[in-house]
Amino acid sequence: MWAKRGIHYLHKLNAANVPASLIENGQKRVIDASLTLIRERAKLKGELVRALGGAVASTSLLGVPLGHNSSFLQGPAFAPPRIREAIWCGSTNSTTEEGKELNDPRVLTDVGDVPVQEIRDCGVDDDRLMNIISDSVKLVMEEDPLRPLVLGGDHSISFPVVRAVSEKLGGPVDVLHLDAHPDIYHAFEGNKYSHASSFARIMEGGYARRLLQVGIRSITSEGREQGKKFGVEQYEMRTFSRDRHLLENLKLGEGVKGVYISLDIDCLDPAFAPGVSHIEPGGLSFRDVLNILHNLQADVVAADVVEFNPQRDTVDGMTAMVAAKLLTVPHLFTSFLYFVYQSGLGEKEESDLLSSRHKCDAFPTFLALKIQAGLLLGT
Ligand SMILES: [Mn+2]
Repeated sequence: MWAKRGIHYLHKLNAANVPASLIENGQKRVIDASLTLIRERAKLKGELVRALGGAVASTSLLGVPLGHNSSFLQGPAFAPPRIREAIWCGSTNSTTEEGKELNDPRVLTDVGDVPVQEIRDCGVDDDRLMNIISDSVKLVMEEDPLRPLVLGGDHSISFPVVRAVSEKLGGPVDVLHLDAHPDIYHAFEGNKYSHASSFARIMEGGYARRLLQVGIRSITSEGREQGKKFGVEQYEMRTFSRDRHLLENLKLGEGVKGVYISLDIDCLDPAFAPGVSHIEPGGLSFRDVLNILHNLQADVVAADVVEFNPQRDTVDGMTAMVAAKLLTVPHLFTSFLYFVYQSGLGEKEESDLLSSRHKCDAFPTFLALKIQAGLLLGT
């Protein structure tokens, strides 16, 4: 039903007697302006990081406030500003558990939101909207060393994001997907872009070599069949205590272009994160998720955090803080700064290392060996 919303907007414009040629031209101009917005912001943030000495990899937030492909509630469209607010909330400090400083722009920047509402207001359908999301992700990746950390939004956005990452890097990635649901229906309620179908699109497109799904506890027979068909490694909560050791010692991405992490907030037990559209008891604890992410050995090239629904959150925004901490406590991306912090080098050595980054081609490889990459943020 919600999938038809793009068409609904178009009907409204038709009913208002806006001529078709005007709509078409207007759509093109709004899309161009939207991409310009992302391109220029990414350029600005890329320049900033490079001007400060650079990093091998640096996290850049990109909001995709899209909620209409949800099968139940549309609140995730309102999540990105709530998550940003929680990241910078004065009730906590900006140093991560592992000692990274989020105030350092080489660790974390933000390129703002894809203007989803404006694009849909002029009647753009989901085929084109998904392309615009992919193009936006590529524009961020264009600006070395920025790596996109996408704030959803419902889970439908993972398809255009993973597609963009794979196309930009020139091959498939390994995907670590934490979720209560496998989101792998061929289509849900007739919507091929449903938030319950994103991983069917990703696997069909050949954008992922391995897909590991962790936290699963709401799965139908179609979910299992589709999983088998695409060779998905599904780890269900009912066997989590048995799988824990394996999941807390993952090494992914060897022989492919890198690792993508897709984090649905409902992978967590609702006791930890009540602000989601689909409450599924029996999930992971916050610390379970951190243990998986902290111990992951991988070159994380991009990630998303999706399905936080502020309209279901507690009045004090507990789930927003959980989402923010998931983004920032673990470091998503292996980066130069990670090495610097871990090695305990002084300021001078740090700056020497930063300025020599272009001189040492082998460094990223060295770094990859040296680092147990963590997750999310910066570095
Ligand atoms: Mn889910």
